Amino acid sequence: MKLLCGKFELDLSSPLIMGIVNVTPDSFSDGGHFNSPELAIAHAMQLIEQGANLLDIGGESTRPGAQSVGVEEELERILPVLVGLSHCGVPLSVDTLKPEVMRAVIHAGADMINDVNALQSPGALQAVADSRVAVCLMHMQGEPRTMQHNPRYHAVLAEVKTFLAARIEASEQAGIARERLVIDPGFGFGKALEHNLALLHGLDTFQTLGVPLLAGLSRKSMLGALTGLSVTERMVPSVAAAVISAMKGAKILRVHDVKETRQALQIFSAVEEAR
Ligand code: 9MG
Repeated sequence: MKLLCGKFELDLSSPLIMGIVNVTPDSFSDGGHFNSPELAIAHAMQLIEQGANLLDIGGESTRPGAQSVGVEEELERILPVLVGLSHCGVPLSVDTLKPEVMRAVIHAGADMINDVNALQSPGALQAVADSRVAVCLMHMQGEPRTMQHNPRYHAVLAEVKTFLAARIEASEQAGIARERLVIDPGFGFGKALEHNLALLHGLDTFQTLGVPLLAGLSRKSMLGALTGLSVTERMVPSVAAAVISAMKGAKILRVHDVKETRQALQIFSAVEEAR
């Protein structure tokens, strides 16, 4: 399986690691340590050295309860980092749901748009259609500010799958080739623990949609709920969740702990090759 990703064509025959570069003052799990372009760029380069195959740069927090920021502010955070990393050698994804930000970062050289709103904002499909960027279509129930207030599903797996199938269809209708698409069930985005566990258990069923699967469980609250560990202590459960995702067919793993995930995937790949 291949993914067309801006200037790159990614081979997804074994899972790739997407390193997280948050450039937000209230960053979800990083405590905002990379809240200046220089620190974010240095952190990103370290993630590449540790084995990140691509990077995801975010200028607006999507953690539960987060307030949205304006276009200007989001771009002020992202653009210096994106430009500073333009020769880093790996594809650069930008995590945004705003069409204006999408257009600006594509112009500045982004290779992928990671949209937690699955291109549903007015103008989002058009913002990416006429470009070469890859797009991650993620499922979210509600919006970050309120999404964890009593999320409800009749059958979470079926509902998320139906939603993602519809977003693939809408993207193709808008002229975005299937080879540019990635899907993501959106762990923790409007989901209670039982929903997240059902999605992880059934993750392999998303493979039938015929589009590569991205999984993001790194340091998320479901891992805290299961282990009692605080956000900064969740490296081991995060690596475990990444390996489970890979075993269920995820092709891109969005993680904070690149070095440890890389080590775990070496074991995964060796076992896969022994088939
Ligand atoms: C931005 N962001 C935070 N968590 C995420 C996840 O699980 N998937 C994707 N695609 N983006 C995420």
